[in-house]
Formats: sequence, structure tokens, C-alpha cells
Amino acid sequence: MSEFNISDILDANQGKDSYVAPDFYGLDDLLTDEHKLVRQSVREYVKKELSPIIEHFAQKAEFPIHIVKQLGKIGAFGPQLPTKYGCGGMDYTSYGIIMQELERCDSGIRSTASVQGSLVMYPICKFGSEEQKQRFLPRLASGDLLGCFGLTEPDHGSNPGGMTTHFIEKGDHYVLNGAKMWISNAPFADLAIVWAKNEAGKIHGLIVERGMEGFSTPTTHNKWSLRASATGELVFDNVRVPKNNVLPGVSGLKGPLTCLNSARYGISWGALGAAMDCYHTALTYSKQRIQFGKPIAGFQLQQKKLAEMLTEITKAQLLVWRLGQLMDKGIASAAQISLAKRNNVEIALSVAREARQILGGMGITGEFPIMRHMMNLESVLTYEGTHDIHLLILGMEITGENAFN
Ligand code: TGC
Ligand code: FAD
Repeated sequence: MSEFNISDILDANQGKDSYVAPDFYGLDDLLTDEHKLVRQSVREYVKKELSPIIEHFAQKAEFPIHIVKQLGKIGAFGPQLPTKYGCGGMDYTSYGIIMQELERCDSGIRSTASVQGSLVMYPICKFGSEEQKQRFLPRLASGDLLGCFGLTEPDHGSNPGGMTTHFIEKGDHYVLNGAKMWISNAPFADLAIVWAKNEAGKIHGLIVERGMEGFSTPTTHNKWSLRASATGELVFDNVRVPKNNVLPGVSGLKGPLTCLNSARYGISWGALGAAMDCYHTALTYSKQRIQFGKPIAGFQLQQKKLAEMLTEITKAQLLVWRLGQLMDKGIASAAQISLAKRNNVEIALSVAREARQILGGMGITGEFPIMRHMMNLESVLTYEGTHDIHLLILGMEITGENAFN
């Protein structure tokens, strides 16, 4: 626990967040009143509770664990999942909007929410038994429980099908052995959705709960990225997992990859939020910063940067809006999601880099969010499928040729 008093930080930073989202093409007209309401309530929450504290937690490389319940309360966990399990029952556009507002603040905060909603609650909802849904979903939705998703292993990142974590049957339970690494939320998680192979080499999802003997979650230290998000390993040393903790509804790699479709979709909205925050910050700064006797916004080189940033942001906004519609119709393909995740993270990174230049030296300080966004986005470029992997998914879709192996 940190020694400071959160309310002191809140008081000191209250009102400093002047964020206004760019909407150059009037895309608000494409949103419903419900979408706008959702956006407004998350934006207000972010301004009041997250913006004042995020820099502090990122600088100290601490996860603000107290926000988990807050995120549950505002409906950020599984907003697209059914109300009968305590979730939001909203559409995918609302889900995207929530991820965008959270990542506008910090990619690590969005990570916490998208892992919980798309990678923990979603698989339980889609592949779990009724008993598992009743047991876990309402408490995950409220933030009483925090979950994580274990797919990546030390020797199997882009190629998760090669995983070696495995379980064998022993009477009325299974015995799980192996290790996962780079797992968001792991150090604080109450439960993990773990993808592991059975004796026949088939991949299944297991719900591994904190407190099970032989299960540990060492923290990953010294990250320069996603510093306000907790990352760790999952280590399984002869962990006894009850048989009714296995997700009955799926086997094979398509289980985790189906969950990743939902999470990658959320990232395509989220990364754009980080880009929009960098653009807003750079535009505001450029109008205030005087050099050579006038605001730097008046120099053509700075206008070029801002105009190109807004162009890319506007294209990306249209992309996710349409993808949201395809998601709601249930017809978004994995390759369409890859295109959006890949494009929007890439443009977010380039917007962050350009914005950083507009702020000059101030751009590298914690006074502004840009450097934090930029460092975060380096992880976002890599997790949930690297930039290269999404290109290859797209390449396979359009040519019919598999370039992975
Ligand atoms: P491949 O042979 O192509 O496919 C195996 C089976 O999976 C099916 N499939 C999919 N199903 C649903 N959605 C998708 N997107 C799918 N892609 C493939 C496929 O039809 C097949 O099904 P079946 O029934 O025939 O068995 O698999 P492959 O071994 O060649 O690998 C494919 C590849 C490279 C695309 C995939 O493995 C991949 O996406 N690799 C990247 C790994 C990755 O994204 N890891 C993410 C880890 S989780 C994470 O990073 C969370 S960070 C969260 C945060 O903090 O926000
Ligand atoms: P590698 O797969 O070793 O790739 C290294 C490089 O080789 C990359 O540039 C890649 O694009 C390239 N490459 C690989 N294969 C090919 C190919 N066939 N053709 C061309 N180039 C190729 N995982 C989880 O399961 N759960 C989580 O919650 C989670 N959270 C994460 C949080 C953070 C902060 C980070 C950094 C990662 C997280 N991950 C998580 C892991 C993440 O999904 C992996 O890092 C990612 O899938 C890439 O795997 P890798 O790091 O092993 O890289």
C-alpha cells in the first residue's frame, strides 16, 4: 500500500482535466442517446476519479486497486454481457465507447476493464456452465472479484497453440502444471481463466482460483509501459482444479481466440481514446505556447502535425463506429477486427509521437499525459496479437495464403 492519502491527490488535481474529444466529422450524429449517456457518465467518472490520480500511480508503478470496485459500479466490466448475470446488456458500440473513455485516461485502466470484461467474463458467459455463470459473473461485474486471462507462456507468445501448460485427470479433479507470463491483473486477481492442454493435447479453459494450493502469481517488475497496470506470471505447481471449474463449452485454440476478438475490438476503440487525448493536449498547448512572439499553433509546421493527427483520428473514428455495427450484427470477421486493432494502435502511437514534439521539452514530463500514453501504447502494439501478427492475419484473409509457418 502507498503512504499517501488519495483524497489529498484528488483535491490537489481536481478540475485540471479539460478534455474535449475531437469530432471533426460530426460523428456524434451516428450515436444514439444511450451511447452519449454512457460516454458522458464514464467521462465524468474519469475526470473526477481517475485523471487526478493516474500520473501518481503510473510514476510509482502501482496499480490503483481501489478503482476495481469503482469500475464495477460504473458498469465498465462486461457492459456487453447479459443483465441476467449482473452485466450491462448494452451493445458493442457502448462497450467500445467505455473502453475509449477509459484509455483516454490510461491504457492500463482500459486493460483492467477489457481483461475483466472480454477475457474473463466473456469466456465464462460464452463457454461456461450455468453454475459457473451464476457463481462468478455477478461478482466479476460488480468488481467484488478481479480476474485475469492466461494464454501467453514464456516460450509461446504469438504462437499460443504450442503451449505446454497441461492438466491430467486424477479422480474427481484435474492436476494442472505449467506457467503463464505477461498476465495483466495477475498479481491482484481472485481468479484466472487459464488455457491449458489435456492429456490428448486439446486446449481447454480452466477457472483457477486464488488460494488453490500450488498456484502463485509473481509480479513482473521494472516495466516502462503500463505502469499503472499490474502484470505478473501465473505459476501452477500440481494445482488441484475441481472438474466443475473447466469451461465445458469449448475446446481448441478457437476458445481463447474467440475471446480475443472481443478484447481486440475494445482495444481498437481504446487506443483511439489515447490518440484523442494526445491530440487535445497538443492542440491546447500549441495555442498557449508563445515562441517568436506568437502561439506556435500559428506556425505551418505545427499546423501540419495537428492537421495530420486529426485526419488519422477521424478515419479511425469512422472505422470503429462501423466495426461496432458489424459486431452488433455478429458478422465482424477476425480479419476486420485485426485491421482495426492494428491501424488504430499504430495511428495512436504516431499521434502520441507528433503530439510529444509539439510540447517540446514539456512533452516528456508527467505534467502532461503524452509520454505516458506513448509508453503504454508500445505494450498495446504488442499484446492481444502483435502488429506483425495482425498484418499476417489480414494477409491470409486477402490472399488465402498462410504466412505464419
Ligand atoms: P489456426 O490454426 O489459424 O487456428 C486455430 C483454431 O482457431 C480458430 N481461429 C479463431 N477462432 C476465433 N477467432 C479467431 N480470431 C480465430 N483465429 C483462428 C481457427 O479457425 C482454428 O479453429 P479449428 O476449429 O479449426 O481448430 O491457429 P495458429 O496456431 O496458426 O495461430 C493463429 C494466430 C497466429 C492468428 C493466433 O494464434 C494469434 O492470434 N496469435 C497471437 C496471440 C495473441 O493474440 N495472444 C494474446 C494473449 S492475451 C493478451 O495479450 C491480453 S493483453 C490484455 C490487456 O492487458 O488488455
Ligand atoms: P513473440 O511472439 O516472441 O514475438 C516477437 C517478435 O516476433 C514480434 O515482433 C512478433 O511480431 C514477431 N513474430 C512472431 N511470429 C512471427 C511470424 N510468424 N512472422 C513474423 N513475425 C513474427 N498475454 C496473456 O495471455 N494475458 C495477458 O493478460 C497479457 N497481458 C500482457 C500485458 C503486457 C504489458 C504485455 C507486454 C503482454 C501481455 N500479454 C498477455 C502477452 C502478449 O499477448 C504477448 O507479449 C504477445 O502475444 C507477443 O508474444 P511475445 O511477447 O512472446 O512475442
